Amino acid sequence: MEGRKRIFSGIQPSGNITIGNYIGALKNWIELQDDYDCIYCVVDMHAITVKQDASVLRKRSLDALALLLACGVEPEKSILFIQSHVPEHAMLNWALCCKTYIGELQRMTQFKDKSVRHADNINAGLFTYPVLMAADILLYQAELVPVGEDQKQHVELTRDLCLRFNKTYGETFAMPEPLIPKTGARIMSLQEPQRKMSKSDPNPNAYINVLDEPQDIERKLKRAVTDCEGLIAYDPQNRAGVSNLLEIYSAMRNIPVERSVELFSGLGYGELKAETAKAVIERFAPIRERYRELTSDRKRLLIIAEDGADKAKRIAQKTIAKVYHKLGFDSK
Ligand code: AQP
Repeated sequence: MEGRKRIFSGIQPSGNITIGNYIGALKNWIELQDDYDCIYCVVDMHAITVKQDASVLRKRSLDALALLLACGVEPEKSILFIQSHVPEHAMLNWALCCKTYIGELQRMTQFKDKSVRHADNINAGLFTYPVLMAADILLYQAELVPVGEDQKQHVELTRDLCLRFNKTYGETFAMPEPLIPKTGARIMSLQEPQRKMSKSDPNPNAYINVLDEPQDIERKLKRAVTDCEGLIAYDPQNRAGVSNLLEIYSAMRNIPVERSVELFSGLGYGELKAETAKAVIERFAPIRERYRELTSDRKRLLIIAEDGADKAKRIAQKTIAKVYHKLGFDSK
């Protein structure tokens, strides 16, 4: 719609979606749909920075699309598509790679973390991942990028590239800004609350998946690491485990963390864990149900993906035409 700000965000189809992805990003994606022009993407091209099996990735990409729909992304309101279906992402990626300094990429903390986790496969794609992410955002002239705290550094690099390109070639891209939620911007591991919750954690007790069965959600929260103080307080630095549970509870109930602290004042960790489990189960049960329905009709999912890619291409092609002209790639 005319005059509305444009939003872009993406999620990797790397297996399941955790409660961290849900609270840090997805929940906001859904809430923003009425007030912004939203473009949401399953970023399968980012996924191949780590080893993938083609048939598994193909299935996971469509499953991720179904999960986004089940969470509440509405294709009538927002553009929803799979990244590799729009080749313009790769086209802009290359142009931006040639404008990015090696030193800038060497500073990216996600690259450093992932290089440790995937030491046998430190490929160039893992290193240039943030440039592809910048291309994803700038391609659509997005002004806002709803992400978790861990992606802030990548959006900052996108802003630097946007400024650099616009300065050299004249106004080409809209300047994007990260949109980071007040509560749950960094959901922590349930087992090591000093570390970010991550869907590729080898210990499945460290994370909750949106599609987990209620008894698994209950069990994982019951086992969540807290501390021996026995007092419910919000202090992420010194009381990471309890603070994490309070953030999860608050996000699930849509209330500020301070309100949750009041609600649990005088109660024990057992009550906090049980109530958090109840809130998470209530929130995810209908999503699981819708997901099952949606994945039973893969033809329909493919039509939604194709339709989304067509809409995305219309915007992306305009940006690429502009960029290619400025770079001297056209003959006009
Ligand atoms: N723990 C988290 N808390 C809040 N937000 C988070 N996000 C990720 N983890 C948390 C946000 O989720 C969105 C999608 O993330 P992604 O799938 O593109 O990749 P990621 O950030 O690499 O997520 P993971 O779970 O950590 O995946 P793996 O284990 O594969 O590396 C992003 O907006 C992100 O900020």
